[in-house]
Amino acid sequence: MVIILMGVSGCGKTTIGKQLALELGLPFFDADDFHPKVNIEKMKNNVPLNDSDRLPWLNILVEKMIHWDKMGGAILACSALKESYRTILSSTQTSISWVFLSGTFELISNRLKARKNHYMTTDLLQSQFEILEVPKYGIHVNIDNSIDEIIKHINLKLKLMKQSVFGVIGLGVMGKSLSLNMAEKGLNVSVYNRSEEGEEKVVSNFINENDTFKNILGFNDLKQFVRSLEKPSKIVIMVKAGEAIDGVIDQLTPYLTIGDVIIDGGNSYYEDTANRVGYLKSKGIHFVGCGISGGEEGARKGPSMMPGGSLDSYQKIAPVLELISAKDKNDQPCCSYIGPDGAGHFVKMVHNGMEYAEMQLLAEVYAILKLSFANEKIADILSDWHSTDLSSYLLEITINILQKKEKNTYVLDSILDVAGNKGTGSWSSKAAFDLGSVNTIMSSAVFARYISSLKQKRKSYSSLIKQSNKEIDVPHIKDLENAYRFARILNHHQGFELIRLASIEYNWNLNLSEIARIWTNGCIIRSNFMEQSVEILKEHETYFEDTVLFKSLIIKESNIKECISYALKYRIPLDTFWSAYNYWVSMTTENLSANLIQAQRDYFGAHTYQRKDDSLLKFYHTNWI
Ligand code: NBP
Repeated sequence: MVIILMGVSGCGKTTIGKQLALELGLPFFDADDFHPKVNIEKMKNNVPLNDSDRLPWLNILVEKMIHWDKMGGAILACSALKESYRTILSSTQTSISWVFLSGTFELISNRLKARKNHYMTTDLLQSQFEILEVPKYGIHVNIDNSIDEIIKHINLKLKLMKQSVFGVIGLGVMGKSLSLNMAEKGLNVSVYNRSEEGEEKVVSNFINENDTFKNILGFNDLKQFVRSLEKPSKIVIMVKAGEAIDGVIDQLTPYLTIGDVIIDGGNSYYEDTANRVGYLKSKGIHFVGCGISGGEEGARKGPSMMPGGSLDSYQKIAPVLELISAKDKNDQPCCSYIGPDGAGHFVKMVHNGMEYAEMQLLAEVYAILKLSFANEKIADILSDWHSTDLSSYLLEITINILQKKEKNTYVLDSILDVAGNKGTGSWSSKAAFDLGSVNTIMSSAVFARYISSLKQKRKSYSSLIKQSNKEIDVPHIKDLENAYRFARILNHHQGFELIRLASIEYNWNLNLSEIARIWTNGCIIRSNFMEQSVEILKEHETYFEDTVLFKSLIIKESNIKECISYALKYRIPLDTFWSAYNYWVSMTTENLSANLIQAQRDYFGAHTYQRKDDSLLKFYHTNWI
């Protein structure tokens, strides 16, 4: 690093620079010693230098600085009054710390007058003040202090300005939390947010609100942000998925060099990630698509992280990701290399699809229970479940939600029944269609959200349905509990099947048990069953191959049937429970009605069919008319 002390003549650049150099064990240089001969002649003859005279001098300094940086750093005293000069000096990839020595005209003028043989006239000093463009960055030091005080101040700031280990772009909910997580773990972090109209203060507000963390540096300038990072630069982008990611990559790449690493920590579509990996590889830049789960709290305290891309890229960022991630019950990081290309984002996408289904199952449990019970009672029932193998983060927050009151009314009761979504659930379903994977439960959960959003239509059609005034029987809680257990197992089975099929299709070699392990903490679908899944998937390719688990499903079939019958009786939509049940029944039925489908296909399209009585499974066509 080169530390440049700048300011007008007489501000003490040389004296302070020499002393600082002694303390830091770095060589000291005076920029004036590197002027080309022609400039020296002009100065000797009292001819003022103009900008074009200074250009070759600045270029010499740039070369010198690259050399000094390679040799371990240096201190340079250089007036660098104009921003354009500083821009030239910054044009090298050398890391620079700017120290601006500031003082009033009176103070500096009096100091110069007190010096013997000083050559600066008041007019000359005045003209320097006139051309001085005070930098908006760097360390600013008031020189109206003792040299010792000034050096102490610079040293302290320099320590704080140590190169950041990581950079975070995007100070939304997740970017802020991740930055604070890193800072809390003792890492120096640089943060950047775009400065759109109305967003100019995002960075400064964040820094001010978190001023207890002295190791977070804020930037509104992308170039300075990248400069503040140690090499190779490691930058995590936490912005909205889609075009915004490509926009940020385009703005960022001119400042990056070969070997730098970009991490997309958002919920990007896995095919986009694979394309970005390829595009940036051609520029020598590593790109890691890293799924991050756990919401705001997870990002702040320790999320579950699913990084994908090349193993080589992952290894460059592994120490930091593993440090800031959640830890499993054996204190191992809930972060593990997932696989190449978009594998990390694929796995995160399926995580979200499973999350949709887990949430919807709980919503359906609530739909059944609320016909007979008040919120507090439902919370009690769910609390009992939470003390069993059904324990999970989503169950826990549901209990808290059911109990939350504001001014004596339950918050839940005043929330409109229109569920939002950001697309990852439907992406999972699309991927399942593409891969021929059966993911009916998560798809039903996605559709349930879509139906919920049709509020006005639902309202008007419901007025046409005759409301029953039948007395309501209390549901059988044990049936519901086991039905919930049953449907959750099938949801996990379908989710991991989708990952397994993708792994085969894309040759990703994914480790299902390891994926379950990094989902045991930090993420939204962490649960007791996920803990069990680590072992199940270590031993078996799919859940259905675990005979004990399979037998438990057989036993619970009667429970889910009871719940579905109950829901039919009282017109309660049970999208995911029904899906789970149908999937189970179909998967455990030898002869489905698909023979008729094949006959129809052959009838109108001559698509052919195979016969039960032909063990070679040859294809036949019938002339149906
Ligand atoms: P927020 O909506 O809170 O923040 C989005 C950030 O993206 C802001 O800093 C915003 O800048 C920036 N941004 C946008 Br919007 N458009 C941009 C553009 N064109 N160029 C540059 N920056 C842009 O989102 P978040 O909840 O922090 O989520 C970030 C990513 O993490 C998303 O992909 C999300 O799906 C994913 N994720 C979120 C969660 C969660 O629980 N929230 C969990 C897991 C993953 P601005 O301040 O100038 O508008």
